[in-house]
Amino acid sequence: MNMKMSDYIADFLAKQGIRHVFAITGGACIHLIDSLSKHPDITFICPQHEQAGAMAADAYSRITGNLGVALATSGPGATNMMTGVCCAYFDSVPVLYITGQVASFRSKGNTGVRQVGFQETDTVDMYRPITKYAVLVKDRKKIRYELEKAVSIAKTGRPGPVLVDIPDDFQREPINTDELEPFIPTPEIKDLNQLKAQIGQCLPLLQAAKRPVVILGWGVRLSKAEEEAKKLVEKLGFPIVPTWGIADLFPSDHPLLAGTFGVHGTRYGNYTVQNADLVLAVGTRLDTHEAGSPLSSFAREAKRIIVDIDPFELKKFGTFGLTADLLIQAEAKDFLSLTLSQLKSVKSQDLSAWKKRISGWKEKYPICPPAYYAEKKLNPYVFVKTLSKRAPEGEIFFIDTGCAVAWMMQAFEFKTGQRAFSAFNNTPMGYALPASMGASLALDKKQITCVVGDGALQMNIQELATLLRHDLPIKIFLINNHGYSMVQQTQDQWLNSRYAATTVEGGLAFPNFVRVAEAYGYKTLTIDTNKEVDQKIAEAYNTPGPLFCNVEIDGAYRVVPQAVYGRPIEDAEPLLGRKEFFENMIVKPTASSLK
Ligand SMILES: Cc1ncc(C[n+]2csc(CCOP(=O)(O)OP(=O)(O)O)c2C)c(N)n1
Repeated sequence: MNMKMSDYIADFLAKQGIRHVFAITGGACIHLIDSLSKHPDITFICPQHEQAGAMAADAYSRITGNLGVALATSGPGATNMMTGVCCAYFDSVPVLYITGQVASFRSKGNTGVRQVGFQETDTVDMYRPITKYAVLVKDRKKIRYELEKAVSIAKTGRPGPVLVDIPDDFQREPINTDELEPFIPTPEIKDLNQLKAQIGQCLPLLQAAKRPVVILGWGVRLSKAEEEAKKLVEKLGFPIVPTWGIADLFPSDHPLLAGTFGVHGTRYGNYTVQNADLVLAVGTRLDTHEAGSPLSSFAREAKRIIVDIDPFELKKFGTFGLTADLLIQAEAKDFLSLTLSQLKSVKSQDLSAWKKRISGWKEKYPICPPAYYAEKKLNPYVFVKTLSKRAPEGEIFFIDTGCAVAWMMQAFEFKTGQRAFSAFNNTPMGYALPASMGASLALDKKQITCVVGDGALQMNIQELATLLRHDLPIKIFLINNHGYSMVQQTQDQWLNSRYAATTVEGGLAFPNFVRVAEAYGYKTLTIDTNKEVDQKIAEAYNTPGPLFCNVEIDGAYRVVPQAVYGRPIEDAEPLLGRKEFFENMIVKPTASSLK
């Protein structure tokens, strides 16, 4: 059958289950957008910046577990998209990015010049390090092959984004679909025997542990192994410390949940993981934000079993000074389900003393102590606790970087079915607003809560218009602390609180956000004090449709506790008196904690 190539591509996307494509037009992609506009099963959404489109497509994929798609023109369109593509790459999210390229007969090729075609840029070369696969289609007949190959690569193994760059002249011409070569993936043959043997080695370690902890990571979600993970920890009865990527898996009152850990973790989560005698880490690469510094201080007296799909992640531990007793290369689902089936005969130790110790830490070091509620100003931890109380069942949160994500991850109390997302590993300012848009569209205009700092909002504020254009019921909570508090905290620690480039006095500029939001057409609310926070959050959720809520937070509030570089995660600031700290430690403190 003869068909215009751009129509073929729109059809291909629809067959992948894609209902929305985030697209900004330009000379090198107008045919693609025109074809999308004619397709009955696809709506194209126009963000105001390609970066935002890339982030919306990333969130579309996170929410559906399927693919997201964003489209941009060559040159500036393609380069603008890159920060969003990095989010998908570092968080292993399968997204298909499509860029238009100058016509093949205007390509500079090997001439050595910078450009021939208008807005010509080496998109593929730039995207190679931030995608699993990036290709320029050089032969019309290869379009089917390249699209199918790209999608297959995006979704298999450790997922991630892919890029297909398509010259303008190809898009606009007819192709004979009968002549198109398909991509036939090599069937994956899993040899589970080695995994079974490794699980066999793992079981006696689980059985012998007196102070075990299970770390679950985003890889559990990526391999759709949530149920297996829950069953396994409940069967073992081991305390759990989730990474931020999966902090929403268990309701906060789950008896085995010890709390989030890491540089911005909770004291109790950090005491738990650091004092453990066995760590079973599944689907997490244990990045430095989680494990702290130096890496060798992490869970240092524990037997460590680390399970990851990516062999390079496992190899890196040796390079950076963390030894493991068992490194298991496996998909989380395979590991968890096989362990469950082999676990029948394992009897755990009596863990009551260990669990009592953890409950003691939780009671002694609440993240939001009563004194915070007595403050006149709005304390950010009181805000987060109240948000937990008022947010509806099944609510989905998109959280931006800065203090917003740390405060939410330390203090939010998840109910069953609520979900929280952030671009945890790329952490660009500006992710949450466009991502909320992508998620809401993927879920047929479901309500989403967006929690974003004032600095972060400025980076994609233009998307306020897109959200309203599509009438997406997104509740935006702007954590308005009039500066970059997270970086100020680092300046407190290392630069005597010299706030260069992090306060208005230090060079920043902020608008009156309420007036800006009103100019876009939003209903607005402002929360100023602890006293009114409960009623105002309730009002925000009771107001139908999109809403912009300005949450006034004094710029002096910090993330508490927080481990400073050079100290292990259990010894976070504000430092406890040494006597109290030593009493909390079962394993030997490191030399840096002696003073
Ligand atoms: C695009 C980008 N630029 C710079 C940074 C470095 N950075 C991390 S947090 C932060 C400040 C964020 O400010 P804001 O959103 O107001 O949140 P706050 O920390 O004040 O709560 C900066 C500049 C970043 N993460 N992303």
